[in-house]
Amino acid sequence: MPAARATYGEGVQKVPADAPVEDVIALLKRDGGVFIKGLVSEADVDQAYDDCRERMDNDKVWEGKFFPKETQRAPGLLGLSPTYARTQVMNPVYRAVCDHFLTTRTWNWWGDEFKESVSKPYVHSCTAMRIGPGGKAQPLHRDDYIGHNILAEVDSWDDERDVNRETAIGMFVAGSTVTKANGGTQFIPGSHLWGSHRKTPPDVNLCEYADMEKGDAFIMLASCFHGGGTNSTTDEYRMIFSTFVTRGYLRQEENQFLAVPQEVAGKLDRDIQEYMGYSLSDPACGTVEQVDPIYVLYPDQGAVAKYQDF
Ligand SMILES: O=C(O)CCC(=O)C(=O)O
Ligand SMILES: [Fe+2]
Repeated sequence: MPAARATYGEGVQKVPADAPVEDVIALLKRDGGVFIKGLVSEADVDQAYDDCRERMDNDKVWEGKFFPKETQRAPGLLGLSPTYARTQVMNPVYRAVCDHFLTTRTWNWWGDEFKESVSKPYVHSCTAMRIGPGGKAQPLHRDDYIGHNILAEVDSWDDERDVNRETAIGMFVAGSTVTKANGGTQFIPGSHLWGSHRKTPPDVNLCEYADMEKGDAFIMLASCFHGGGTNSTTDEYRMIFSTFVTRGYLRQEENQFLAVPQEVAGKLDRDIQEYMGYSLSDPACGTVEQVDPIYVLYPDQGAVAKYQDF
């Protein structure tokens, strides 16, 4: 292990925002989750909260068991908060982590050429979640069940074997103080290494709890068992921004093309547009009129777009 990483003790770590991204990646491979202190400024978190507050205040009650009735959500955040988009979804540390785990490379014969295709990750879902007093814990789950991920039981991470193991990476940014008492995310360290076909359900006694100040982040492999915790307070609201990114050829959890009105998407910065799905997944996923879908947002440029091999 490189020297910098040797300084980390056992257990889930809290690293500063300027920690080397290689350390964040290594800790995720070891533990399945890592906290990053002060990744987003309080001012940017407050702005993002202001941007989605009305949607959240008016959320409908969830009827099933996945969320308690006390939890209110604001989905479609890319359409609500440019500040959230820039400071969280496009956060350089989170992007580097997602690029590392979720870039897919394959080699294929194409006539007499042996060609490499590189599919880059893109946005999966963007939701704010506020657990009100009395809200009960979610069932422990893996968010990669959305992508039908089937996992073998392994002892530890192996870069070569596990290059395609993960289908998604999540980041929860605290929009309020987050504690075990007010519903901090509960998660089982190391459970990203578990197989899909274990005979027993995940044991809540193995959980650790997110404990964060506003602006801290918890980055988690989607294969890690977790869930929102119980809010046992009488007067605290636990607020987080939840962002997931997935592989470029998998279906998005939240359909960004329909969740964010096109005229709103058209006003976002181009790198955000591309990351939300207005881009090709190499070699050929996501085309419109057989060219890159970005031209839907830039019709003038589309008129001169050329058909090209993939
Ligand atoms: O609220 C949380 O802490 C986690 C939420 C979650 O895991 C989910 O909605 O899938
Ligand atoms: Fe989840």
